[in-house]
Amino acid sequence: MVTSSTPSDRPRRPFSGLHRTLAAAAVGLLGAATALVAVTAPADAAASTLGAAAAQSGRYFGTAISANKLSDSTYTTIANREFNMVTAENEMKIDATEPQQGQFNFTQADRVYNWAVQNGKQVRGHTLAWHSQQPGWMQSLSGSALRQAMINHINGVMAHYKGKIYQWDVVNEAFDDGTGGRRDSNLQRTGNDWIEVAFRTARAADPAAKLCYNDYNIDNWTWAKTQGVYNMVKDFKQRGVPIDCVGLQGHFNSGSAYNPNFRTTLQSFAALGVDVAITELDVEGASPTTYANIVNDCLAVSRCVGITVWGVRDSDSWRSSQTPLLFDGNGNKKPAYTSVLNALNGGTTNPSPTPTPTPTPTPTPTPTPTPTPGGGGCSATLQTVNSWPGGFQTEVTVRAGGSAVNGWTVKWTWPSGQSISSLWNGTQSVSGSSVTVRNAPYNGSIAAGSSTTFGFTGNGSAATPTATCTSP
Ligand code: 9MR
Repeated sequence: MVTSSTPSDRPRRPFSGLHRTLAAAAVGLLGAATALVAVTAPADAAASTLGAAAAQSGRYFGTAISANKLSDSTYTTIANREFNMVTAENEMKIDATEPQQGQFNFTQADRVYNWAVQNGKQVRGHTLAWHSQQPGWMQSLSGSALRQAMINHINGVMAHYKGKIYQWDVVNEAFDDGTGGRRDSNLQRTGNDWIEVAFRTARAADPAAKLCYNDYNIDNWTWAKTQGVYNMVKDFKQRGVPIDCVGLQGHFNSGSAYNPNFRTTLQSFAALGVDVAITELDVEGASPTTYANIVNDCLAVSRCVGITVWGVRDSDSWRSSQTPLLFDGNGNKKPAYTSVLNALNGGTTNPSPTPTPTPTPTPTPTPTPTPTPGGGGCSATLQTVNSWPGGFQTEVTVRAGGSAVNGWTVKWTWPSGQSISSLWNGTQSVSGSSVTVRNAPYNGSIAAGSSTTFGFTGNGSAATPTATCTSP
């Protein structure tokens, strides 16, 4: 994994342990033959907890935490010792955080959040827009009122945790199990664009958080649902909808069994340019072999940033009768625990010795592409997609004319003192009321007649001045 990566294609890791640094240095400076020795040398002793073992490769190992179990010392002792990422099992959901419309309550969510950070852990946020666990008031909304309520909810919750959450599950479980199309729900009936509106709203609300789409039964690459989500993420990346990660819940059981093509699924999503994470792992019966396979699948994919199991002990599981977790009801380590720890420590990642390594070639710097003349020019249109007292959100569509565009510059002048607070999918420069936005490194090329978008949140009253677009 290390030898095949250049620094620029590695995702930001929440945990970059000493082991990883040493391993990378060993491979980079001395060659992989030395690294093989280092793996078995006493100096690189195996880590003794899941979190520490995962951190050796820059990954995390997390668990779901319930606020009402934080007074159980067996529970907190295990959770604190073994895990370095926390997801609130229910406390950050819509019904918990906005029980009455417009009245946010973070009491339980903050109990989980505070326990996590006070014990040195990071937090995944779960979840902002979902058909399930909606409070009664939201269940009875529809149309534009529901769309606006969703936006307000995302803004309200993300503002409370601004800058504090590693990844947010922005949208949860929006696809249909059978057809691979969208699941019918009150949110879906507000219009097919509800998911991208949720992501754009989330990006503006907390630009520091990684934004994930999270779902179950998207583990098996051959399933229609997996393909449906894959196609949505591909489309989002192509159109510049801000998405950073896909959460694969990983609830494996007899009806949704682990399949070795899981690794293909992780690799395929990652190849779209998103991180992947296993977000709610449990395995009916807790087969040690299946658990090890899953861990090894994640370790094999550079952009698989970490694994979260959905609970600490079997007795904490939403499916406790399936005994699917790593600790039994008494808090004892199960065989699956040892198997996961060994896999994280490298025990089964690479069972046969690697043949004589070839030296890592010095990467050739990629030259900055010289823009080719566009010819047909481009146009840009501002559209207000959301507004509130004192602020607004705008989407700008940049369209190529009769010829392809390679690099674009959009300019406009604010009519009455507006300003940009946060902009995505472009780079801005501002001079007084004049705004200039140039393409981001990844969205400068637009095929003839096609378009891309960038967006921003603004201060002041919503305005849609006429914009000019030029291409070099
Ligand atoms: O584990 C959660 C359980 O305590 C709740 O009763 C249930 C209610 O919907 O949600 C469970 O967590 C779910 C998660 O939020 C989304 N993916 C499926 C999980 C298991 O149902």
